[in-house]
Amino acid sequence: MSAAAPSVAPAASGSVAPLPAGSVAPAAPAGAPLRLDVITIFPDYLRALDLSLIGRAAGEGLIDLHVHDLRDWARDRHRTVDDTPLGGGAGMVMKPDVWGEALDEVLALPADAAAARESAAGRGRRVLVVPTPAGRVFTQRTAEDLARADHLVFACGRYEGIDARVAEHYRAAGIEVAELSIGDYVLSGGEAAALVMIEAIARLRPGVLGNPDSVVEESHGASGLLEQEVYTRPVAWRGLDVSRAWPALLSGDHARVARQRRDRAIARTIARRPDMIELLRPDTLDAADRAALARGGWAVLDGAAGPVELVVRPAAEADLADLVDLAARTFPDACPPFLTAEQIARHVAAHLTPGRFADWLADPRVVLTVAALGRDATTRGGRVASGELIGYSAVLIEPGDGGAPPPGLDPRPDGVTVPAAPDGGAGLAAELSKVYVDARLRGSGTAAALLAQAVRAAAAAGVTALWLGTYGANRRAQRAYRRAGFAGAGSRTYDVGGRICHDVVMALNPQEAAGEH
Ligand code: JEK
Repeated sequence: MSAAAPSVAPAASGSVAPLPAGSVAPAAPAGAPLRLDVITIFPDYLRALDLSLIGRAAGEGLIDLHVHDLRDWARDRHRTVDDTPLGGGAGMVMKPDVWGEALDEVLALPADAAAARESAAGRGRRVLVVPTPAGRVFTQRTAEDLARADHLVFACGRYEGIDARVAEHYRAAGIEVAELSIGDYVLSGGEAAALVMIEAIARLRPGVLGNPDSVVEESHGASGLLEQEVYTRPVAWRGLDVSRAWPALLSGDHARVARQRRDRAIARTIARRPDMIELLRPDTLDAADRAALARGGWAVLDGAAGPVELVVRPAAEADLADLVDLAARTFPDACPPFLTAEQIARHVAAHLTPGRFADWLADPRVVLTVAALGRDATTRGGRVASGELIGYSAVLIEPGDGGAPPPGLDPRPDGVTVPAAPDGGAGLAAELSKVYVDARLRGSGTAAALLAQAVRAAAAAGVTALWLGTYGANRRAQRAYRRAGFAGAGSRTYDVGGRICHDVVMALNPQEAAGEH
């Protein structure tokens, strides 16, 4: 790098020697090098660019880097580059005249704005980048955009920054000026920001990264999720065993590995960057993605712009009327098709009454959970207001002491066995009596979120056998239960409004399910 060179066409474009023969060759055909100029009062700060990736890229002619000392353009004996702020205030401001001389030369522009505009035309894309805490935030999208330019000039300020007329002047002269910030924190100057931006931009240029796959994989990451955790050998280290926590990773089954990685990426993004979850596009999310989002409390609504956060919480006294209404609305959707409207109505009137829900709310052996949206949303089925009940679940726990069961608890089917508690004590059985979701939210993951919460609540209540009966022909429901960890446990018959229905019975041990990620 040609530090302290006011001239802009020095031959020395890199102080790093080319790599010895046998090192990684550029994988993609490289075009013209990316020309980078950096103007700073601390040229040595940019020495870091000689190292690693950028240094090698310069050595290979992929990047043509020039670092200049701003003071070389100062006119006075003290090489002054700053002055006190107009209007008073703390600190110093960088002088526009010194910056003007420097940038004219580096950009090779006449001082007159009109003449400058003329000379700038037709020269490939050139961008004047000004790092500033007041800039637009530099993102991967910005890096991708700037990596397509031919020439980038970085103007690194210090003190309180550069006189605002500098950016204004070059913009008026037809130069593309990008005032950018690398994030919401305050640095002491633009150098560190320029280093960050240059590293992010340079690695996107063809041939700079040895392995172009890494860039390709990132463009998937650009679909909006954080990357999943990565592991290497040893498989077990300090008691942390990857094969136990992530059996798929060592299975050799690439589809399973990819699925588990994506599930992890979704879980991680939910935990760390919920702002990114909101920006996911529904058409990029498959059923397994939706299930992973739902487990983390995010619904993907049919017709909505992006996922919506769910509020899944214990039902309260104040929900009673809404719950009864929701129960009556949702029950018919899950009934076998041969039931008449009258049979269904009879069942609703007999079992889904305000009295029944009031009893459940008051009964500690009943875990009643409701779901609502965290914000208003539009779905294909209509508008759903935040807070409006959109689904509920009920877990009815068998009394361990043989006392009277909670109302509505069905007899436990023969196929359901009750394992002992983890501490060796007596197990506890419970029926997952209901999981119902408003028709407008069908397929959104709300049912999966309610299911996940029901399993967590059952685990907390000490349940070791959570079972359910579901209409045998409803494969979709069974698939959802299986995804939540339930397995087949026989069959039962069940009476709806006087008609006998055949149900599949499924069960899981919430104590085991709770231990999983
Ligand atoms: C370039 C000088 C230092 C420090 C004034 C700003 C609100 C007023 C200038 N992400 C980033 N953070 N900081 C920079 C950055 C900082 C710079 C310069 C970039 C040139 N400085 C400085 C304070 C202030 N305050 C915050 C209150 C101005 C940056 C980037 N990119």
